Amino acid sequence: MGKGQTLHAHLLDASSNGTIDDGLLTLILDLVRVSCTISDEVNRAGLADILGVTGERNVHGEEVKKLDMRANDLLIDAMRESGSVCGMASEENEDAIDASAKGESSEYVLFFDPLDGSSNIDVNVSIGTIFSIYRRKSERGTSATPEDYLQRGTEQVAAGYFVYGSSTMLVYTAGNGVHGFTLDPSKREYFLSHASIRTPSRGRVFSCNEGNTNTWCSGTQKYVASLKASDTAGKPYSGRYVGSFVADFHRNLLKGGIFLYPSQDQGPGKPRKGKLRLMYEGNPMAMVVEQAGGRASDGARRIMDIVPGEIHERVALIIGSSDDVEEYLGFVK
Ligand code: AHM
Ligand code: MG
Repeated sequence: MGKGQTLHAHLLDASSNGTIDDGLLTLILDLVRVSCTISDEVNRAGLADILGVTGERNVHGEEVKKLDMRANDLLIDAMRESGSVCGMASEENEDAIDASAKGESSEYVLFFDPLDGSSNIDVNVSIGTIFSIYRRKSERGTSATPEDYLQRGTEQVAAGYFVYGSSTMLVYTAGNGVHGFTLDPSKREYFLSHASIRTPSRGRVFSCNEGNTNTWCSGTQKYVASLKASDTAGKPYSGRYVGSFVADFHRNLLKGGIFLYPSQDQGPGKPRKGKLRLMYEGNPMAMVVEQAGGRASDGARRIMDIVPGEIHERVALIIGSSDDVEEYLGFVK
């Protein structure tokens, strides 16, 4: 697998050596096609009259930008048309989304965050599309059932993300390492640019919203304070946080580091809560980071071991270089 290989050639190799089957190949190619359109539209967002706020709120009560909805529609329509999934769930839709009749014979269930980091759309900061793919548990021939959706992250057959940054990239894993491809927009073709990505076992960067410090547990507060102390070798760490999970994660994956969105105090008598979503953000990035040699935890559990109770479940997420995550866990034990 050499640098410069096209994504198509890479996927055909993966299909002929049995890493991915035909159904998964078709599904990944569908995602790739949609990503080219989303990438075009993201790049034209400042020009086209598709930028701005619709005024609607998504199921999490957040403001929905037009481009998120556009990306969401593009993904849903493409999957329904190709029939490559038997069901899907989007961060933007309250309920799981039925596939077309054509998709009922598919083995795959797809989760996606159509445009992660949407608060950054209108300020020209990198955003991305995250996806996670499971094999159905139910018999083929019907739409996906709840047991098909509520699987642990360890059951993912593939996961990854597209990041719309200075270049558009796809980073994915099908359990065979992590591979990064960069889009040549003039050819609408991705080329292998980052073969078999391994994340450094320790970084020198931490990424979190420090505005939330007072809502964190004391272990997390002490951990982040320790990263800033200059009395230990290798410290202080640099803080890097743009508020697009895909972008913060991608930088740390390549350079090493730790991303934290810890659980937050919700007020007296209320359980602490994370912000990010297990199925759309936690699990797919946990699969990618583990395949690259890193680690992902909610502070107590391996992210991919969590049994989901519902498709929009939120989770605390500590993810990145393995030694850094290990050190964090020592503070919150
Ligand atoms: P979203 O844009 O899909 O809703 O994702 C949530 C975003 C993540 O990309 C990012 O890591 C986080 O929310 C930033 O949150 P905050 O602004 O609270 O720091
Ligand atoms: Mg998101």
